[in-house]
Amino acid sequence: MSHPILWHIVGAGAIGQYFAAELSKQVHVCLHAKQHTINQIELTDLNKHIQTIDLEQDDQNPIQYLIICTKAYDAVQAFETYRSRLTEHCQIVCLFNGLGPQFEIQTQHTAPVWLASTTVGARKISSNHVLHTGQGITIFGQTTQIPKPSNIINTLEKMHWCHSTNILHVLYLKLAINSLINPLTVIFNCNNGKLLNIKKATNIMMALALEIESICKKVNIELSSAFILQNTYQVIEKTAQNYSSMHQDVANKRRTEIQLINGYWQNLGQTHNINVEQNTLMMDKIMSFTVK
Ligand code: KPL
Repeated sequence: MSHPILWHIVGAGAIGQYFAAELSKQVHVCLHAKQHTINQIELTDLNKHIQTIDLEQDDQNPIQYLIICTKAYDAVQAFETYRSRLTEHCQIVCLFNGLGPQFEIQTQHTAPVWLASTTVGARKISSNHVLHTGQGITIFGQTTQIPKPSNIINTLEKMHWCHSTNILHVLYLKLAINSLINPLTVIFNCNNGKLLNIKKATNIMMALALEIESICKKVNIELSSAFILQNTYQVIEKTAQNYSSMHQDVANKRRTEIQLINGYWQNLGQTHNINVEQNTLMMDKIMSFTVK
């Protein structure tokens, strides 16, 4: 008897819940919160329709498909928690903000790991209810050239994820966008859209983009400040009503991902003797009023 395909998602935050709902249109999904699995979620879509989605419970069988949607600083720990259940060829998708933990999981897993990035806007309004707040794009890919199993590509593409052959560039651009938007929404206590009306915020965005460009030049990442700003403004417009994940973290007194966002550029810049005062300023400001 063949078993139905079961995907596991670890991390039941806004993005984890949103994609659990999307993915369950095609396959069975088991959604893991920190201490338990969630058996039902509700999704309020962009038209304000509420859908109720039933999820699977599976705490023991081998895992063939795993999406890690935790906070960036919890991702390696999440991987380690499920490691003993992962099949040798388990397809892991890393879908979280920030950069760094993806590479650690890549080196530890026995099969190539998928890297992904999303600009979908979602807000968790209770432990099992998520609000879809903004259309976005989700891009996925691998850093290896080996042939990829087409079933996973098909499943992700049916959820409107786009396959990229240069996922690292996508991740660096997303990191730059998050570095410009997220801390500033906290500093100016506003949603993404309001940033464009605050002169001081747009000036800081420009300075950050220039600083990131000079770091990228040094390490051969092709990202100009103009490209970063253009893409950041596009994301801001598309997610104007959305409160950034960092704003939500601070509002809910949670630890932020600042160390894996602006902190990534700070480390990279310092390693190459580049001035990183703008990213350092963002780090200091956010760390001063959040849990470390
Ligand atoms: O990724 C995001 C986040 O909030 O972390 C953006 C794209 C900025 C949407 O709010």
